[in-house]
Amino acid sequence: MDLEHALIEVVGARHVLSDAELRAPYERDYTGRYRGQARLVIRPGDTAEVAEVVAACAAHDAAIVPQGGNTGLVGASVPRNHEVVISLRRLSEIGEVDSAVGQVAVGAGSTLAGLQDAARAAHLDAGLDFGARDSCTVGGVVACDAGGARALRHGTARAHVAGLEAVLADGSVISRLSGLTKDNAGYDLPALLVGSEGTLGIITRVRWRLVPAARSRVAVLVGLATASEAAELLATLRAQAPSLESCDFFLDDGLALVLEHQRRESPVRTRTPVYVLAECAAQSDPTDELAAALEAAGVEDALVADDTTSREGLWKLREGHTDAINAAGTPHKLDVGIPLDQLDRFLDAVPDVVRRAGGQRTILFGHLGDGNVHVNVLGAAPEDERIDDAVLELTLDSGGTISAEHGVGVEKARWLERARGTAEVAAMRALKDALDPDHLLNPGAVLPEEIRSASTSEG
Ligand code: FAD
Ligand code: 2HG
Ligand code: ZN
Repeated sequence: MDLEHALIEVVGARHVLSDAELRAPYERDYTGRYRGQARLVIRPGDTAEVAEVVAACAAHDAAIVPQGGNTGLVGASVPRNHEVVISLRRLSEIGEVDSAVGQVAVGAGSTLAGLQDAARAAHLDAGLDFGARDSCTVGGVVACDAGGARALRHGTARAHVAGLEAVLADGSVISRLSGLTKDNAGYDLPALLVGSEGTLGIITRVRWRLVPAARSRVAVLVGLATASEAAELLATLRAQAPSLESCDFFLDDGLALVLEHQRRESPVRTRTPVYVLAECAAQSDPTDELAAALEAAGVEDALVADDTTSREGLWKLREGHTDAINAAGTPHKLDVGIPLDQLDRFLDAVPDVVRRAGGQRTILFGHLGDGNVHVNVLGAAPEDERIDDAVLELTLDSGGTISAEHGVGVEKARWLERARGTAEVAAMRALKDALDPDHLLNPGAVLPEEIRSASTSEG
């Protein structure tokens, strides 16, 4: 039996998409920089079906790209070479919150917003949040070890994984969903799958560790002259506002682009080169604590938002960067981490470095508290890698990391050895070879490899 018919037997004809129009949304990434053609798109409905689909693909030597919400920004969620796309979105069930241990088991296909709603209904919180919340899936979030603004306080996705269930490359299922706080029997395979970007297994269910819900929130937008002033403000907020949950930044040209895209008047009266958006969250009103910290930092003028609408209004300026940039062109996105004492120098140097590499416009923003800079470049062809190389070179020179929270994907795979060193990459390759000896799972993502010659004879 050919692959397509074998897969129809597993998931039903409705969930095997071979028609080009139906496949299209699964074949192009969020930015438009990465696209390819899938051999088939398969939509299994539960873990058992995922296991059977993977086993059938293995039997036909068909490479696989696992996909959640397809909001990934490093090119690894879409096919490159006629792979089978396995969409996990139908695995969207959300279990009952276990309030005693503060955990909930969720299907890999449930959205981050769905997880957040379930947590809030139980007076708890997911502890993770970012702009793609309505589309990205918990499986994708864990596969990328996503971060977002609240990682400053609650850590990245890794900190929330109390266990998971996954299908390995041979179709076998591993399941650690008990949620036991103490369970160190054997190697921590779930930890290995966090951040593996679909290259070591397909996550089907996650036991998510929740955090207490804050009863009160207040956000503040502060305009500053330089990035070093921003880093100084961060240091004071950290020391004097224990309720600090996030501390992001953006620059004035990014603000202008967002305002234009959102057709919105600037809420900021005095425009400055740098803006810090910080949010405090606590059980009781953190306004006084934040005000005292701002005073200690010498901040005289700040935009304070202490109700949901105005807070969301400020965050729209920061989170709106991705869509405003997308509307202006097809960006090159480099998500890097920079030591805070190098941040000023890095932000100053990037635009020139980009210009010399052929890029026209650089927009910089990110999560200040984590030294996480999102370098977005417009005006270069999608396949032109000189810009990526120049920015990543500068990043390593600055003592930073080539991937802070989006993952390595296919975008940065050829840089992994420079960033991690030969020994570490050899150990990663040994793990890959052990768990996926035929390199069927997301080949070319994270670890660079020869493009497989795709079998087009069937399916
Ligand atoms: P996909 O895009 O579908 O896949 C991403 C990767 O995970 C691929 O390699 C894919 O193969 C793999 N994968 C997906 N599901 C599974 C699974 N079940 N098992 C194994 N592998 C799987 N990221 C941040 O970290 N912080 C942010 O602040 C942030 N903000 C964003 C804002 C916007 C507007 C957008 C578009 C993206 C943003 N991202 C951010 C990036 C992205 O949303 C995250 O990386 C997210 O975790 C991807 O989830 P997804 O379900 O869309 O995964
Ligand atoms: C964010 O922080 C996301 O908004 C997306 O990580 C960053 O678009 C980007 O480059
Ligand atoms: Zn981010």
